[in-house]
Amino acid sequence: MQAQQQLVDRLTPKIKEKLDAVFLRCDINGDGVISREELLAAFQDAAGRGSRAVKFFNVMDTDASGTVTKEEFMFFWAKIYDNGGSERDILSELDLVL
Ligand SMILES: [Ca+2]
Repeated sequence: MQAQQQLVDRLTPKIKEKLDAVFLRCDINGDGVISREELLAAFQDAAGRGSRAVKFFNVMDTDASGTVTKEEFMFFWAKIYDNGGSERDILSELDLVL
């Protein structure tokens, strides 16, 4: 868990800010977690990319609880960033949802 937080802490302020906004946007019913349906709705509204959303969801939901917490959500993107994803690419990916 601590390693997970350290990875999230490495995200740039710009990415963190965008992630906060995207999480709020996806959490349609405001219960603090993102369900599969909410993620699908957010992505489909954005660009008709439902299959990609399902793939994202399954990877993000690390404990397979059927919902994505803020921690899981941040960690997902932190791993992409850590694996060499550029700030620009991540921001433009997130812009598709917003
Ligand atoms: Ca929700």
